[in-house]
Amino acid sequence: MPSPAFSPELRHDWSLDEVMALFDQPFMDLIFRAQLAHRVCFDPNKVQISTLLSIKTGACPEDCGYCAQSASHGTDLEPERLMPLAEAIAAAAAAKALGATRFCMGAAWRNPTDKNLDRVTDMIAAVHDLGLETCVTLGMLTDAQTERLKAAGLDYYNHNLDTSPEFYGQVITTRTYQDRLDTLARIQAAGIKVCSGGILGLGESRRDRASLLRQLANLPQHPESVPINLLVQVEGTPLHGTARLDPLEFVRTLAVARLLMPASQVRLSAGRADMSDELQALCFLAGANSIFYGERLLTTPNAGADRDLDLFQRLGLSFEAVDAAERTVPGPCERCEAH
Ligand code: SAM
Ligand code: DTB
Ligand code: SF4
Repeated sequence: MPSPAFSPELRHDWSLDEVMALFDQPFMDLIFRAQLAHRVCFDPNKVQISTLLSIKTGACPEDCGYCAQSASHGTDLEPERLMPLAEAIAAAAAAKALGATRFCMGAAWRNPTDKNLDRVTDMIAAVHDLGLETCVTLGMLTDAQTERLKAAGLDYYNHNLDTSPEFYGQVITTRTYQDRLDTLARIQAAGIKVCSGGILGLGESRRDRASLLRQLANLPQHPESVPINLLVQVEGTPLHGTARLDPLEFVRTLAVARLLMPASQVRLSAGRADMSDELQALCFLAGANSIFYGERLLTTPNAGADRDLDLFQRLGLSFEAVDAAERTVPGPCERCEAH
């Protein structure tokens, strides 16, 4: 049990030096502190399960240097049009049957058109009716589009800051950091829960990782969900061949995310397929309490469901079930009074 005197802070005024000081602690001290924070806000033996579906694949006009779906890169991905509603519903029902509690639909757009949104709002309503939490990631939005998503019953919108403002220009040139912050502000203002995080292993420095987490923690509200992706290297993308990040540095980053945003779900996201069971266990110990579950992410393989079930059983972890009645409550942590 945590020390009764330990109470994690929900601050929004972190300096970069303060965040760097968290990173620079001895590994054991950092993980211990992250566990304490985790246990104040969450049951440490439960993990939230989301399943991803790419509803519109490839031919994206953005040039994100890590992404298989950008039209700017020479990847051999076959582009696909927006998926029919029935296909999305079937995938969501299958995810639910496997135990997922949230279904996240991703589209490779710079931004959706209003016509695109007619189809996506139908998908959101249908997935909601299956009793799953809904999440979409569609790129930038207008105010009116954000309102339409809210009205369709959308629970979460995923839009990542990806990296630090300082390193960002080396990864993406077609969308500014400020564009991303503006989109997040729109989503928060509409009362949709925010899923926002980043991607590590792009060749960024520890200071960049600290700066990314500082940006997320200093938002007016902490994102309810914080996905931390490890680069899945895709042949043909500019970042293919980047030096691999030290796995312990990945774990450190999760632990600092847990300390800065103690009441948020921190998702161990892309990259699990290439991680050992022991590394994933360390990630959960550092405070990760959410994963993408299922055979595929968007366009790349995920750690399979069988492997996950075996790992969860060995670690005594169970899936976090979300009561449908709680779905519209905007993100307060039940165990700590803050947030
Ligand atoms: N197109 C939408 C957008 O970027 O706003 C949403 C989909 S995009 C694929 C969502 C996130 O997935 C990215 O922001 C990035 O953090 C992550 N991602 C994409 N490709 C990845 C890769 N190869 N490895 C790890 N994470 C990746
Ligand atoms: C997020 O942060 N990671 C997910 C989800 N949000 C949309 C996407 C991971 C994509 C990994 C590479 C791929 O499968 O294309
Ligand atoms: Fe397009 Fe999203 Fe990939 Fe960037 S990350 S290229 S916006 S699909």
